[in-house]
Amino acid sequence: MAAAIAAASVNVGSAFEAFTGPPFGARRGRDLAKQEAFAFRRATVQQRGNTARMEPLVITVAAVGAELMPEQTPHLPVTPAQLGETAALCRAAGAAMIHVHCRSDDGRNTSDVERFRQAQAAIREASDLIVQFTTGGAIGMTAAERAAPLQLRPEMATLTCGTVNFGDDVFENSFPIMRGILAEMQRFGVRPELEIFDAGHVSNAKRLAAEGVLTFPQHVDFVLGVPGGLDAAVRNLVYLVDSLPPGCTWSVAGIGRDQLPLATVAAAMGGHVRVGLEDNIYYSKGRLARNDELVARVARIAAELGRPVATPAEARRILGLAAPVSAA
Ligand code: KMH
Ligand code: ZN
Repeated sequence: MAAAIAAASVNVGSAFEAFTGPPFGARRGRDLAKQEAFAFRRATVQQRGNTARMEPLVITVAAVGAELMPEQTPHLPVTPAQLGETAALCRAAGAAMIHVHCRSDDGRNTSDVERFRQAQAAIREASDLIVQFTTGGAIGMTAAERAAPLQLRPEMATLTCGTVNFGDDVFENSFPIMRGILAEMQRFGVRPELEIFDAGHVSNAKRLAAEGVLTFPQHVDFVLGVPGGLDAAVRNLVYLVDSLPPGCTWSVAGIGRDQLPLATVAAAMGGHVRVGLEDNIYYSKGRLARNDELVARVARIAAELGRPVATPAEARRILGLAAPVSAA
């Protein structure tokens, strides 16, 4: 039952199912029936959006990305030192996790393992944030290039759960690519965050679980509003949350101007939030944002909703992560 209550607290979609299983029968003890009733009321409260009873909000900052170029904003962290500075500022603003892509000094995307090693070291030196590497990389990279930084054993890494149009390009994530990246994650003990750009991606993740190469529950990030992916509509988010296996935690990353409204909705629903320049470079119309400003704004909104932000240690508990392992 404790597990079921925990599941209900993080997955509003499955909470109702979790507490409408076996009927309250005569054979069941009165105490057990009382516990069930309490748990049912608690789950119902979660679905009503009682933020005071939700877990603290885990804010991930996607600070870099692969597509954004330094010409577009002066706030893009390019060097490992700049990533360290960003990590410290975002931690102070309320972030618990940083999603990492790396750049060469000229600003171009790179999968160079040494660069990732330096970035991870700089972030760890400057903060206690959960370090989450990309395995999506950039359009056109091979799966081997995308997976190479996993050898550094970050605490987490993304796994995009299917192919999706990406503007005029195609972000390829065939089943062989997904299986290959998952195998590397298992080899190096890295926890996946399942990236869902489209509704079918949840089905794909379930198929990987049916094959036995992935287990549930997992932490899931819905990336909504990519041109070519699922629209950043609240009804789509609710549908996706309802589609998750029980016990999953989830966050949402709205693209562009959809970042703020979806973050606000997720905070009220009991989910978690990803913000940052990878997904949105503006604070408001025409005004470029810094990563830490985007984090701070969500933290303020959550506070107004009565939901505190998670420290990295709290986030590790919520996501079921062990303490970080030293870099290889
Ligand atoms: N740059 C995108 C093509 C991830 O980090 O896992 C893919 C991406 C996803 O950013
Ligand atoms: Zn990314």
